[in-house]
Amino acid sequence: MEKTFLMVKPDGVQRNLIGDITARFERKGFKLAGAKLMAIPTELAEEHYGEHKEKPFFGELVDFITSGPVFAMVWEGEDVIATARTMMGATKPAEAAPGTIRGDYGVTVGKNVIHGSDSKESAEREIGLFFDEKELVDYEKDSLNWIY
Ligand code: DAT
Ligand code: MG
Repeated sequence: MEKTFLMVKPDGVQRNLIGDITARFERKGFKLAGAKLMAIPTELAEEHYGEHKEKPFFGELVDFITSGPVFAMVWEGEDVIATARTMMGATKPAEAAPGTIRGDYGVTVGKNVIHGSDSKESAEREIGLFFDEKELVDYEKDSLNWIY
């Protein structure tokens, strides 16, 4: 089954949104494969956001993501990468639809509450950056028979 990397950013943790965000993916029918509260070291932040290294906002982005703890997660399910992106909402706050996470909670492009992998390649890369193989749990969930 496909896996994606999702992370409640420091603003989401400070605004007590871990529960709400996690609940949305649980209710949808996705399966949690791993999760942890962690502080991101600067080197990991720079690596994670490597694709944005040349952008003018890169320094600000790294400062923000290392400014407080994040809640890192791996979720599993059919088409979970694209579906999670839809549930997150667009990057630009004005384009994030109501009902999506960013649409419900984000006002600025920077403090937008959640990160989610945008492709199979980035999901694999980001899961590898944030989680050891042994931190991911493979288990059965009976409720999945009522989802698939
Ligand atoms: P996403 O998080 O939707 O995948 P992205 O990968 O383009 O968006 O950018 C990563 C993060 O960088 C994004 O969540 C917020 C920040 N960011 C993006 N564009 C920005 C901009 N024009 N100014 C400031 N921050 C920006
Ligand atoms: Mg991105």
